[in-house]
Amino acid sequence: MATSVKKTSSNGISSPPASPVSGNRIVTLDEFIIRSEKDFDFATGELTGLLRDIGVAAKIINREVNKAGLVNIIGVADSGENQSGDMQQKLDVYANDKLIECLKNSGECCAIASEENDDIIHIPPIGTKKNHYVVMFDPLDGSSNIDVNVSVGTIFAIYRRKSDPSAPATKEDFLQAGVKQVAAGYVLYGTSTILVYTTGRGVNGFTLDPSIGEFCLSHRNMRIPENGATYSVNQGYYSKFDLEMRRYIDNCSDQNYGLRYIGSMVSDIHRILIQGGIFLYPSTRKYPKGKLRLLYECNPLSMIVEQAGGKAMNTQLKRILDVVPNELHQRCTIAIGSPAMVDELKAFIERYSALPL
Ligand code: P6P
Repeated sequence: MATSVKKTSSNGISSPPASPVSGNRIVTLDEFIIRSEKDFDFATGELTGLLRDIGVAAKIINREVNKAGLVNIIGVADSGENQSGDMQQKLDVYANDKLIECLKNSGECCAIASEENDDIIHIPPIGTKKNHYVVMFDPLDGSSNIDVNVSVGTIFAIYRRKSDPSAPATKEDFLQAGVKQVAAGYVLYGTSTILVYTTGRGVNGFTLDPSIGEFCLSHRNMRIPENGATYSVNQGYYSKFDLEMRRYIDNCSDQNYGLRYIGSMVSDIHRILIQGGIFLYPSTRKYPKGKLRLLYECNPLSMIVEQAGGKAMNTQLKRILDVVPNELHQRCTIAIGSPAMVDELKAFIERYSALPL
């Protein structure tokens, strides 16, 4: 098989390889991951194992999300609030537990950070094996939508640890800029269940076929449209936005863009990845630094969007993937989507921002 040459452009994004498979036959996630393994810099099978274990957890979570209305698993968990202050939905807790369980069994991951846990979760090595990866995730993003049957998602990011592999993981293994992610992805539990991921060589989507219980390649080498005709923001906060954001939103309205906002970031980003558009979560009075989490929401979704040809920045015009975090649950502002729309917003911010950028 021809080996694809890794070509990296100036911003560190390598061009996608020729797909490892061709034709219209069913290609499962497992097969695709294994066939793509030669493209990983550290092709030791560890990352392959991690991605496959996340796929298993996604199937288990999907089973419960799909029947949430039928069993006593929706509604608020007995455990009350998580560290973010969000009321923990029972499915959040279930999804969190399943992801941790699958990653513990994988024997490839040395530690985990989750939106649902205050601190990192150490995973003891199996035998003398040294594990080289850490995984961060939001187990069920948008979970407040569960009770009203609106789509929700799992978001994950995988990094290579920096610390001594013979010692426990440290916070520094997690506090790495998003540009250091070796893989990122999401699972969208919607009208169908789709897993979308990247290892820095393009973006591919796999739709779950319940009849065979496999994620099957359905969206090969996803590319975001250069431009779009929809913007995605919680318009209810309009009066609390800074002037430059209000001017840009006014411009979207003047250009007759449609407003699409599901309140579930994975759903909004997935739509934008396919149809084009821009998603905004600027600073508000309640969240002056933005609401969304850098490590396990914005970084993984930004890697995916950039790998698909899009852009992602904060409202201080800094590339999201270049932000160096200083705490696990750090929040950030974000503008992400079609490159032409992100560039248009950048021009508005430069023109109307009252603050030095
Ligand atoms: P708001 C869900 O709680 C979430 O973290 C994202 O999935 C979503 O985009 C955002 O918050 C919605 O926040 O303030 O508009 O309800």
